[in-house]
Amino acid sequence: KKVVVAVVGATGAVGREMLKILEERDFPFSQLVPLASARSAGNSIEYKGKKIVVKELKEDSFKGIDLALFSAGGSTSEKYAPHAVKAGCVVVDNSSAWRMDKRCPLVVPEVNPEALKNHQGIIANPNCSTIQMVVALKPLHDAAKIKRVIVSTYQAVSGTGQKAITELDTQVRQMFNLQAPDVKVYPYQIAFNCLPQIDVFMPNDYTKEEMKMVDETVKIMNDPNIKVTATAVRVPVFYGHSESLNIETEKKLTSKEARAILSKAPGIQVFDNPSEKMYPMAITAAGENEVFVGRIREDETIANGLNMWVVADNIRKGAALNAVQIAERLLKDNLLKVKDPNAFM
Ligand code: A2P
Ligand code: 11C
Repeated sequence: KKVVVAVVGATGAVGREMLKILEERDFPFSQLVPLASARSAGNSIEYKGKKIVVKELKEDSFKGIDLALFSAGGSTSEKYAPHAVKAGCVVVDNSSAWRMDKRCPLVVPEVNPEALKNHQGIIANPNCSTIQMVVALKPLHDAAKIKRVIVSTYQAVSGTGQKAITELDTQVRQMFNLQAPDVKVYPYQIAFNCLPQIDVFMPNDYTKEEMKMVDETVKIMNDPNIKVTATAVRVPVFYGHSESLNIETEKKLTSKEARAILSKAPGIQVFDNPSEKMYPMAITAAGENEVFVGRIREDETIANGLNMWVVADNIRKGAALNAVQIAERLLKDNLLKVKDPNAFM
């Protein structure tokens, strides 16, 4: 059966990529409804060369819609996703609003597709830096049981949205013209700088982004024994998050074994040959679907430890692609239905 699909936040950085990915994968819908705020209602987006007019998101926007991909920020999801479910529409939500809600599965199809079975209408798409990390961790966890992960991230500005892409671009131009950079989106200049703050600070002095990586990993991997500690850093890169992972496992894995395991794992491309200076970079991953892994080596300071470098396109696998893959899986497993329309009201 062909379904009616809405994209909420269709004019944003992730929403536009969702449309592109639906097109690339020829997602089987009978109608596509782009929704955004009143600011862009009446503008149009393009799908397979045809223009489709963007409508304003309202509580009653979801009548007759089977599936909605949301990427319009947490408060929009919090407010409107329950109305979508009420109208019988299944929501795949890219915001952080529903991720830790016990009623909502938090899904990366390569890692925990089984969690979709019991959904109640809202499925959460994890944070971009978590997604690429768990895709790389899962096969190693299955082989050797991960005890602890120390992760440091190098995150692109596109994670913040269109306004931050514009801010980096503008600041670079300003500085080349010997002007002072306009600082609006981030607390400090991002051009030619690294900011060890992503999102707000929490009472424990970690940032919210860092705690998302901790909490979401445990939920997705469904293992409270995996300890994660994170430092999240914004870098002046447009597309592609990079991560340095230090992993401690229960069972010993040599770097050769880890390379072999990761080479066979779904959604991963191993890019690792030091003698050829081969390793993944943000520019390797930008525009691609896979999670790239390189610099795989044993941590010589502990008995069972590995270091590796993990890169993915944060807008694609980190957001839009993962959401579309969840939607594909819902269709394939015949799970595109709402059991209780009032589940979130
Ligand atoms: P709009 O373009 O009308 O502002 P980004 O992450 O790139 O900043 O994009 C955010 C997306 O979420 C945009 O499509 C934006 O629409 C949409 N959006 C933001 N706030 C709302 C809202 N209150 N209602 C509907 N859509 C919203
Ligand atoms: C960033 N990870 O790179 C963030 C963006 O929880 O979905 C995504 C925030 C989220 O800024």
